Amino acid sequence: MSIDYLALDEELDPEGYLICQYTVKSDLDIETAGKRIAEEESTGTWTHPTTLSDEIFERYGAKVVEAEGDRTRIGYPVIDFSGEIGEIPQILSIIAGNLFGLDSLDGVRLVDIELPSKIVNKYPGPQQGIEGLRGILGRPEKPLVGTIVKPKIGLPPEEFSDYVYEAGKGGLTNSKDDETLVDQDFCPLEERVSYVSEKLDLLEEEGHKMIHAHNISTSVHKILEAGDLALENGARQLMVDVLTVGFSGLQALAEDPSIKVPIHVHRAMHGAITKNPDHGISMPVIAKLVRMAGGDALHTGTYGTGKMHADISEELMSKEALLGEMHGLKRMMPVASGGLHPGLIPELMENSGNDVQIQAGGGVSGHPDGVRAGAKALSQAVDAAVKGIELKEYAKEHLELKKALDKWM
Ligand code: RUB
Repeated sequence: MSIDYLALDEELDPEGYLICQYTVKSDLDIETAGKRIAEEESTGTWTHPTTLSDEIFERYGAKVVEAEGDRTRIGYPVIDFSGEIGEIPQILSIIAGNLFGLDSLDGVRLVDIELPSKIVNKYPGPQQGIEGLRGILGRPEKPLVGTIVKPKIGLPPEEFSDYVYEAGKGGLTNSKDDETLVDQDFCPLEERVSYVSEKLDLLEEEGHKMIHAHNISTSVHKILEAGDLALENGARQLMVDVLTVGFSGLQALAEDPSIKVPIHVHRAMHGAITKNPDHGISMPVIAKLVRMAGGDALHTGTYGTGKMHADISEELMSKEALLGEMHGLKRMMPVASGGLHPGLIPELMENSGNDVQIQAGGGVSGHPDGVRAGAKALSQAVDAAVKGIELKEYAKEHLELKKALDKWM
């Protein structure tokens, strides 16, 4: 057999390979570009190593199974990912490693991955998932509706918890720390969790169930300790900035038996990786890895509404990555966040459906009558969309919504 990474006529057994789809921008033809990626990331290098035998190539070499237009699909043999230790860091070092720096390729984007059960089944995945979250909140069908405490940083713990209480009184099911708040001197984690937990208890006594995600993003060697600290003080949900912490931090938490609360996953920094259409890694790929690593809810975008860049087709793929079948892993909750306000909800929900956690920070705290009214207005907008009633019509009977629409539409 001769060493040629091109295997266009070969049918790959989907259980024997991790198959990646890349788009490539290069002066090279797409077949050659695909071969460069396959050899760099499996058994080759820039020249033919005299140590590479036909046998090694046959067992461990990646195969280019499609190359057309600007797209190529490459299958990496499952054995390349074997062993107990490598896990997600090793998967990424192979399928998303050196290839991004190859000089012969002006741009490469990893747009999708198909993971075989042999790899996925090594991971327990989400412990709660969407059903777990819905169960905790007693909200089986409607979207979850939440807020991010604003300003992003600066509120001391007690005022912070007042915000959460007001949001709960306005009907929200969820609230969370912002991605930039962890344990700063002006709002230490321990005190913040303790105050917020008291307010959540009070809300529950008053008949309203709500959870708050506490951001414990830190170095991997401290994350379990931070999680324990939050739980000891009554945390109902934890939050991790998965890309700044790393997938390993999320996995360490999700797989620790003492962590029994859901984990909210923020994707801060993803724009550096996902935004360039010619280069980087798509959000759906990140979503699949987060699901394997054990996140329960993940930010996946607001479908063209709001303040953050969006590619709707990728956002729909991310939604599918969280909600579709994945070798038996629990389904995750997609989170829509970023520049949302009540006026955007119908457009958002046309794409998201009901399986979504909708969150607004400014779109709640910026309401002319404050947080409680802002929370009511957001809840009313979601109720209107669920019932299929036009916002303006619904606002005739719902003053908070009317004021929000007057301000933002
Ligand atoms: C939302 C906010 C979120 C990001 C996340 O605040 O700051 O952290 O928008 O974006 P606001 P994404 O509601 O005031 O805009 O989910 O796209 O990663």
